[in-house]
Amino acid sequence: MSVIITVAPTGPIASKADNPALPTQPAEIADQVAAAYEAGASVAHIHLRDRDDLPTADLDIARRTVELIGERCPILVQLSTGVGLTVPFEEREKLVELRPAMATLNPCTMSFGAGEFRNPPDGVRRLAARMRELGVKPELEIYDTGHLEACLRLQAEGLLADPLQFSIVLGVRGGMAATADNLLMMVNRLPQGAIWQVIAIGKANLELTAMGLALGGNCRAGLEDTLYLRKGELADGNVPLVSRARTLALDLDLMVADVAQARAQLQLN
Ligand code: KMH
Ligand code: ZN
Repeated sequence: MSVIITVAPTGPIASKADNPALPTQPAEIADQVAAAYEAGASVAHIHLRDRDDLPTADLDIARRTVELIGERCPILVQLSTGVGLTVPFEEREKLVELRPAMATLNPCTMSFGAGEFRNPPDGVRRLAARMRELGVKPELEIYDTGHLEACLRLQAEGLLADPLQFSIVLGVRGGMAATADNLLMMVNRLPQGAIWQVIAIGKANLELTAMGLALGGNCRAGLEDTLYLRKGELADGNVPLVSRARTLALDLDLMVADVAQARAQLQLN
């Protein structure tokens, strides 16, 4: 298996004031995703922003962004249905109607920093079922052990197809802390055959990304997860973060997947 590198260029929280290189508008996002593709990413995890750079689930903005990405490179698009804390679940879930190759599925409501991240059980079940119908591969974002159990219940209900694909999210206030112990504990709890990556938010991003690779996981890199290349140095866009992830993988004597390999490994349609 080769390492699938996902670029997460924008996220729902940071602004250009935090890092001027943060891409927020469709063409900016598409340009940085294309550059990240050239640097080794085979999946792009996409959050959308409106004209005021606020998180949005607007389908026209989503369509436009996906179209611009597709004009530039063949990267697999993974739309975030997490979107942002201020966007109603009922708007977020509509994004899968665009039939992206992949989309995130957040199984549980939780505190998320100073806000609430609402994922009602009936809505999550409805979204999982709709993704199954549409052939959109869910990327399961788990922030705690209970989230993993919720995903396994969805699988038992026949709402999730194998192989399950997890992101172990560490470092969100409201979820597990970004520690090596928590990462190892979660990896050891994953079901046989699961595909996974670690998403470590903030200053532990580099070490836990490296640990995830060493443990056989895929990896994610981008400004959604850390605005800094190193302590005190803002990353000049997403490419330096993706390039470093690729170098980490190669230095661990791992192969980096291209889009065709990623599609096959994830068993996408
Ligand atoms: N939108 C954030 C609240 C996702 O992409 O699905 C969490 C998030 C997860 O970014
Ligand atoms: Zn996200």
